[in-house]
Amino acid sequence: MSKEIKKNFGKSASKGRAAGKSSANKSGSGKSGSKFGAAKPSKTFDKKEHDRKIQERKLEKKKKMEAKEAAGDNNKLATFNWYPGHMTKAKRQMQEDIKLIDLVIEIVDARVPNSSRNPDIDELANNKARIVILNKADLADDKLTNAWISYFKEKGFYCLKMDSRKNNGFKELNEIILESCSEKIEKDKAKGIVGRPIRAMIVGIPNVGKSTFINAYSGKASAKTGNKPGVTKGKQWIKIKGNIELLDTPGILWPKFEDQTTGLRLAMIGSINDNILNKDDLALEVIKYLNKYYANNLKKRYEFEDSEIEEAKANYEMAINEETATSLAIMEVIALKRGCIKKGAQADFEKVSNIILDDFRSARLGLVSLERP
Ligand SMILES: Nc1nc2c(ncn2[C@@H]2O[C@H](COP(=O)(O)OP(=O)(O)OP(=O)(O)O)[C@@H](O)[C@H]2O)c(=O)[nH]1
Ligand SMILES: [Mg+2]
Repeated sequence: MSKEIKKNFGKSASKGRAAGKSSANKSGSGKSGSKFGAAKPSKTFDKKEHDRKIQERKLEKKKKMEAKEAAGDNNKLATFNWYPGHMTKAKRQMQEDIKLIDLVIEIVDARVPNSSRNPDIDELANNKARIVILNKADLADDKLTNAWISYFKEKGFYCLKMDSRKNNGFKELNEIILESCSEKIEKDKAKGIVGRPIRAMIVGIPNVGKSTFINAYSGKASAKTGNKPGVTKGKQWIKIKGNIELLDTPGILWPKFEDQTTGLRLAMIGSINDNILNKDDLALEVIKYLNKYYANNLKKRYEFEDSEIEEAKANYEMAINEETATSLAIMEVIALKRGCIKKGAQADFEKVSNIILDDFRSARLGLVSLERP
């Protein structure tokens, strides 16, 4: 956690406000007043110049803190590592598997359709029919999910949204599969080949719901076609209605950390365990985002008023910017409302962070998407 946040985290409302008051008293006390008032003002003392210097020093301090923060974040990214060994192996396996199939079904998380994609798949799946499934659509903002569907369609993909834990959407998927492979079906026909199954492979980054999808789509009654020596050595195929076969092991791709936000968003939805940021920082990011795009969701869930936030904000004057100060104040107010209080009547930011992340990830803070096309 950044120093700036740490400094402010855990400061209780009452304590913080009291501290603010006492320091204000000091500078404006009778003692200091008499000092400047009674003594003859020094000829060289220039109040304007004095204030300007203080302001300059404050700015310098703020800049240093920001630079330190940025450096800290870069370090965090540098140490974030997706086990390159596994990655290379999985990619090689996928290159082999892709030769056996007609169609790649790519599963992404509807809340982060961009960050949960790996652009390498475009190269790997070159010349294959492509479908993108926006999974976990039950947790995402439907308006944005629909915008993403248009976006992917414009890019030439077939695309649909889904909640893999429910058995709906599969009829539409079957229709899309047939449509996406119509060229292959026509080619087969021309060659006199009838009834050759369409073979598909599921790919996606960890935790997007590949296994859930395969289980739901294949259903309990699905029959594995077993090994087919000579053709698909060691591969298991799952039969789906409509002459479709799925490779039973999905291809696991790794998220691409081209910038810091990718990791941050995946961490926010709980898709990566690695500590890209600690929970307090993650919860702070969630609050920042919600307060910007879904402020009413926050208010509705935690039942607070703007005035309460304004009041608590006095404790976070040292925050790096206004947005951070507001978000820290919101966290404090939620903490106090939820009884997340430490010794000395301090807000327990660690505890409240867990509540906020849990609420966010399970959609108790509403249907929220973190990315817009
Ligand atoms: N709300 C919701 N949860 C889902 C959906 N699909 C999967 N999940 C949940 O997401 C979590 C991950 O699902 P998995 O199917 O294990 O994901 P995976 O892609 O196979 O993950 P790895 O095997 O780790 O690569 C589980 O807790 C699922 O219950 C969905 O459409 N909606
Ligand atoms: Mg799985």
